Amino acid sequence: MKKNDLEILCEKIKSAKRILIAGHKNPDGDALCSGLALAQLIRLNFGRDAVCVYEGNVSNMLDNVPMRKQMHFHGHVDLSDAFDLVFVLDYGAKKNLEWIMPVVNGAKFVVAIDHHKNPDDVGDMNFNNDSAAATAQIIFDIAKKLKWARDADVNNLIAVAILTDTGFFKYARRGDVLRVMAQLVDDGVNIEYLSNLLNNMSRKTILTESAVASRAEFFFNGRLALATVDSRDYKRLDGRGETVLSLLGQIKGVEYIVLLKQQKEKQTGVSIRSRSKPINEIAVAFGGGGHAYAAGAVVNDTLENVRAQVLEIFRGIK
Ligand SMILES: [Mn+2]
Repeated sequence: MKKNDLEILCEKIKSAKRILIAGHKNPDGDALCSGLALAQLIRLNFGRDAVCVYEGNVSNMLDNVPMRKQMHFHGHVDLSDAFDLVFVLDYGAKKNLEWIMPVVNGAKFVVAIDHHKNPDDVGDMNFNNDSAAATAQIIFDIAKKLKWARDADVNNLIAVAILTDTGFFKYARRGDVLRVMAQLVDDGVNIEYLSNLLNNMSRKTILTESAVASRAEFFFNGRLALATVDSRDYKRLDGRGETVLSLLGQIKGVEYIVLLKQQKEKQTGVSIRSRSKPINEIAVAFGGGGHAYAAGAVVNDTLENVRAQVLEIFRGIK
């Protein structure tokens, strides 16, 4: 983070009349809460309102985070006039921003903030740091360096983003994200309160996901757990079906968890989790990607065919 970049960032915010904030499609806790936290920081420190927009679906889990109602579905907002300043957050790759690229391309200045290994610099200025545990951690660092005021909403939003992206610190690989959380707790954040705030899934979703888990099949001496969701139950899942993956991953001896989702007749979603060996290459082979131990893809084939292919691949690496 260059000092000069931070000065330019402040100048751009000060001089902008119209500011937009957007994240990746189907925003998760980090994409959604980073955007809302940044908007509140701009409001507190510059007296400017930013427009926050998303595409796709937001999990019910996030319904009660602070300022949730200020994140609008992009189709409900008039985006036809050009923006002076556009922030794109937590996007990973250009394809995750396709939905907002016309607005990004029409903006006077674009700032990207991301913590993914990112092949595409889409911003005029890019705060990209793949050693940060969440995009919200980079936003916290910017706020700290610039001595911006933070209020309870900003602190809670940054905390939710970090907690969800690190799986409550299970996936935190460096100490700095814990030091950020220590600061937030000192400033009044209550982790137990936020954890309860996120317990907000619909009954239908949790009961469907537990039923899907209860029908799972086990292969290779119980090392692979495979669950499938038909198109009727698919509509009842929340996002990727994290509850299914989490339940099956807690079983003794299970090393790999695969969830196959029949999205359409010839479109199958694949989520893969691993407790031992990296599995992202498998997702890449299916045309997807992700992290070493948590990856996924969408395959244009039937559930039956994808199931057969998955079993064949795992036969090779078991
Ligand atoms: Mn993230």
